[in-house]
Amino acid sequence: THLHDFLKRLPKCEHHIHLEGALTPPVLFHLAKRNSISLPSDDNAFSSPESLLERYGRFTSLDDFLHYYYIGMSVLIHASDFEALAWDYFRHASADGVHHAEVFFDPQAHTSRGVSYTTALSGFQAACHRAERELGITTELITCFLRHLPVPDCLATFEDKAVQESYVSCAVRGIGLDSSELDFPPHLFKELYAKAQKQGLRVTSHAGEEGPVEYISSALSDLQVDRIDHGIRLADDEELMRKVAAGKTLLTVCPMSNVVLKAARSIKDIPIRKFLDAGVQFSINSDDPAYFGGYILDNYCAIQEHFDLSIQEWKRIARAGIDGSWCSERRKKQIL
Ligand code: ES4
Ligand code: ZN
Repeated sequence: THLHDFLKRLPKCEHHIHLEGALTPPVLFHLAKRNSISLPSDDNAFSSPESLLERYGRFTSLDDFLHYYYIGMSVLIHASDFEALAWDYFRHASADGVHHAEVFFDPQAHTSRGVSYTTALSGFQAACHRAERELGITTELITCFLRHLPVPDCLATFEDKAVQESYVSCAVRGIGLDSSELDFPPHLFKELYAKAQKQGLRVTSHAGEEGPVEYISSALSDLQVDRIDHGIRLADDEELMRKVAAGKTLLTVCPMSNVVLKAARSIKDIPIRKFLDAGVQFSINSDDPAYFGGYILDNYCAIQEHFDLSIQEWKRIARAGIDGSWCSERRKKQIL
């Protein structure tokens, strides 16, 4: 698109990227071999990196994707695997013009298969430090809780000694809620979120991706979230949309993800114009770049292609992303 170079140079913040979702098929196969992890032999998709990538192009839903996502991350064993994964993401992000990245990871998806929280965290932290040093990107880590697991599991993970230590030391800045949405409404996690907030953690939640707009209002009122991840269903309720705009709650929209997972029929069905008209603050993000066919700049370009936004509008979007970030005020002024 004609604004490609402008969009690349525009100082961007990314707020919605699952580090495990940066695992590309070639790296997945490489680590499976090195760590002696067997991939499902009854699924032809795992016969080669090429056939796996082809299967990614035919996801039918969030759950269809999550099936592959959880198998994929089973190849991550050593801290160095987690570090390499995150570093690969930060290199792409830097090339795309990202100045600040707030990145998710899924502790329960690793501890449940015998890989310790400390292993995953130390690898991710090493990559974050390297990104700050070598790329000038500032970073924040966010632990996501898997909503398809029993609530007591999530609470126990939150209270785990190593997890608590990472909050107290500010190695991890906040919590999120991800995985299957439809059968797992936000209110189930009220206690977890109240505890997190009491400890001074930042809080966000996936809501209104596959789930209805009521999940967005519940995340806001029951969980008191600072941000909403996805939130595209917000356009279904004009009154709530006005409330979210007035409260300056940031939506972390992921256009390519929504199309690949069939949460939206096409990019043009994502309510970008409605959000801009209503003054809803949103950022544009890649979600799981290795699975959805693009990093952050591809997502910016996809929006530009379908909505033909003005330079002014793009500056407003970049500004909203900076305002809604969890970095210091001093860093916010640097980014702009
Ligand atoms: C996710 Cl796109 C999406 N939605 C919910 N949970 C997730 N975990 C990783 N990607
Ligand atoms: Zn997500």
